[in-house]
Amino acid sequence: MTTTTRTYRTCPLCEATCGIAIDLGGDDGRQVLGVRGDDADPFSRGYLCPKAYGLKALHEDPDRLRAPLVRGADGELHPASWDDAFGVAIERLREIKAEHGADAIAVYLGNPSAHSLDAMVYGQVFLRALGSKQRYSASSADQLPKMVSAALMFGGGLTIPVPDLDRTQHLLMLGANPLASNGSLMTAPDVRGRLDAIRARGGKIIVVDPRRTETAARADEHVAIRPGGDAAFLLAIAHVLFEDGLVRLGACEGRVRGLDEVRAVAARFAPERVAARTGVAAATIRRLAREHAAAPSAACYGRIGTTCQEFGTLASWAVDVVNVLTGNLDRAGGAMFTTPAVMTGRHRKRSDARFGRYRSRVKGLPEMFGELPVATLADEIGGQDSGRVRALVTIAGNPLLSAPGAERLAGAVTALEFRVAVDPYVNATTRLADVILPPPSPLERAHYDVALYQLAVRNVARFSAPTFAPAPGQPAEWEILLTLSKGMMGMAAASLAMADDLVVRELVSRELAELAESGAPAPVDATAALAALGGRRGPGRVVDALLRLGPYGDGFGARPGGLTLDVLESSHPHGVDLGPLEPRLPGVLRTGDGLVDLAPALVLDDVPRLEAALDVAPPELVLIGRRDLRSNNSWMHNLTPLIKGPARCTLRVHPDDAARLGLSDGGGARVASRAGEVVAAVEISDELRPGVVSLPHGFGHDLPGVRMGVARAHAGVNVNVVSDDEFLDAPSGNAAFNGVPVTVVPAPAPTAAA
Ligand SMILES: Nc1nc2c(c(=O)[nH]1)N[C@H]1C(S)=C(S)[C@@H](COP(=O)(O)OP(=O)(O)OC[C@H]3O[C@@H](n4cnc5c(=O)[nH]c(N)nc54)[C@H](O)[C@@H]3O)O[C@H]1N2
Ligand SMILES: Nc1nc2c(c(=O)[nH]1)N[C@H]1C(S)=C(S)[C@@H](COP(=O)(O)OP(=O)(O)OC[C@H]3O[C@@H](n4cnc5c(=O)[nH]c(N)nc54)[C@H](O)[C@@H]3O)O[C@H]1N2
Ligand code: SF4
Ligand SMILES: [Mo]
Repeated sequence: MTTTTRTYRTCPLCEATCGIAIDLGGDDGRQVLGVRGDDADPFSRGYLCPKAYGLKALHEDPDRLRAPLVRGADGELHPASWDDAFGVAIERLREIKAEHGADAIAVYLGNPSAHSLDAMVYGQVFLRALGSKQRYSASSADQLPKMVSAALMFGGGLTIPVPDLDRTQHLLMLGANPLASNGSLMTAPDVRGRLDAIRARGGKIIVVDPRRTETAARADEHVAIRPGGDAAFLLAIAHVLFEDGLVRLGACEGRVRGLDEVRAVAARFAPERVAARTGVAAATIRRLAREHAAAPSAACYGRIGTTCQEFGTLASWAVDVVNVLTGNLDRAGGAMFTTPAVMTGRHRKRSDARFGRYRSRVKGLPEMFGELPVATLADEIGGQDSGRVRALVTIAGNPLLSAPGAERLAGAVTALEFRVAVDPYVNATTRLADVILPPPSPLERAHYDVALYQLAVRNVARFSAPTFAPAPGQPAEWEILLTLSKGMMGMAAASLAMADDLVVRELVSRELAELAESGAPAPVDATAALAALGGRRGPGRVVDALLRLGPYGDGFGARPGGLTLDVLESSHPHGVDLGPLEPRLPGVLRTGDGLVDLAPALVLDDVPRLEAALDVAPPELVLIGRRDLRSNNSWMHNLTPLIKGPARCTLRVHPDDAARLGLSDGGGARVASRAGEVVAAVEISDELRPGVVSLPHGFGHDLPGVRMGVARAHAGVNVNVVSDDEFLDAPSGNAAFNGVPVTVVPAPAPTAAA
């Protein structure tokens, strides 16, 4: 007879951080029998979504790599030993660096690195060891505009206000579909329950989205905005707030600069002037502005539809301008800053908003937070001059499906001299790699949401120990990254333990130095801290250090009874609730003068571009994206429980557009932009605003060499062949996946289903 044991951990698959209970059994006790919600998790309270079941499928997926692959003389990828794989990767990367300099090697960090404690901490170590300016990440295909606007207004990189969902009486949500995405830049497990609760307590939800999404259908009101209209729409709301004398700064009273500039900008965006471009009637904008101001508490929140678009930085800024002008920034029920238990740079005083310290070689795009926009990666690889990129390291990324101008990028990556991937799959991107180093399964590693708790609607902390030990010989992901790092530094012979001690010492020293700079007495020195941290290695020790130096920590003895990782693990196996969001002004600000900067130059300089757009007729047909509850960008399509069901990679078209364009439901359509074209299956749906078509991203798995059997059978097409790598949010360089001008004509239905 086999016994069942139940273990608990956090689901690492999206931003919601749900607690899950996993039943293990089988002869060796290593089989996953079931996955359910952890009722004792104080934050998710038993909730989980269908993707959590994907964890079992992911753990067991035969296509998930269990050994490194190295490209052989025959041009094919073959299994290799870890020593050989590391050897090849480090030798070639060092040769290229020695011959052409560090900037000849580009690194791209993908989205799961924000969910992997190992990659989060040791990815940065690798970047420093490499020393290349050619750094890219999924951020510039995602939230970068929000990071830019928030850093300029508040000073910190992830100092982004989150909607206080559990207390708000009024939620104005733009370009987000949390019923499919489970929430983003807003960590909130069971977001549907939390949204329903707003309405149940008499509050109101307004969803601004060109598509009547699952979330919009459940809200009080849906405003079908024209793609790219959000900045103008929000500035028109600000216009009405000023015009009607409704501006109340609340907690921001006396703590802002630039109010006059905002007033002057808003004056140019009368609702009547923006109505055509936004597709929202002036009377509606005026009413929404007044309702927002009148609500006892209100939060304005924007996501992908506001960042991955032509005016992403302006829209992201305008979201928080509305929060400030209505007195809702930093108040319960408004938009609030979190107080996370673990955070680097918590005591830092200087602003993170330093941009444009260098520029991309070909298009001259400014660096943002030490990264270049992924939309220009193909440019940087191309050409024959000596400054070009010759090698690419991808860590938890699939840019060939996730970045714009995908066909050009595929050509560029193919032409590189050398490619390394740290990734569990042979997918669209990694099929081109020369070396693939697979991390262990998510169940074989520790987990702590360093990034996502910084954006959580309650302050919480939960640590997960590995459910299983990795298979013999399988290094942890942090060990993979640290091995590469010391190899690049010419320290291949040094032990991992020694290298890790250096990493932790450096991190702790920096935190202690910033603490001292802030005027607070440092509780210990780095040597004493290292000794107190004990025998842990890897990211667990890093979490312990930051936890102890954090707001709830034991301060290495300075605050007895405070949190340590031991306490978190032993006393709070289901996580600990650290309370609702607390007011953080002015301490949270790092803008230099202690004020919120309402009118950063980088943002306001883009206003003329927005005004110019008001005066031209919008394109006849534009493309936007779409997410499905059971998807996760490009990489979970190989899991049968998640991909089964009706084809998902369809071009949704409004019936009026379908009639005009001669498209039929189930037929095909050729979707073309300046960048490229694909043929997709048509699904007619009146959810869409006429003039807007929608196709999800993350598909197109039928490329030569992809070793994902299930995903191949549901290949779909890669929308990012059509997404234009020159259609960007100007200030940040972020990809504008939404609002891409396209033409659509009937075509034979595609054979590759999805
Ligand atoms: N199931 C699932 N969950 C996920 C993911 C996934 O792929 N699948 N991905 C994860 C990731 S990486 C992220 S970043 C988050 C994203 O989280 P969300 O932003 O909540 O997810 P989306 O579904 O992309 O929602 C964007 C919405 O913007 C709308 N939109 C498009 N253009 C515009 C516009 O110009 N203005 C306005 N107002 N709206 C517009 C779209 O119709 C869409 O409904 O989701 C995360 N969660
Ligand atoms: N058209 C369009 N394009 C988009 C978007 C859109 O809305 N529309 N959304 C954008 C957004 S928000 C994002 S975040 C990006 C995502 O862009 P990417 O991060 O480039 O793409 P993912 O599909 O998330 O691919 C993740 C990769 O990480 C691997 N992986 C999974 N888990 C792990 C792990 O634990 N360790 C390691 N080392 N690897 C792992 C997977 O196998 C896969 O190769 O896509 C962007 N692209
Ligand atoms: S909502 Fe996200 S964190 Fe929660 S179970 Fe689903 S995928 Fe996992
Ligand atoms: Mo994302």
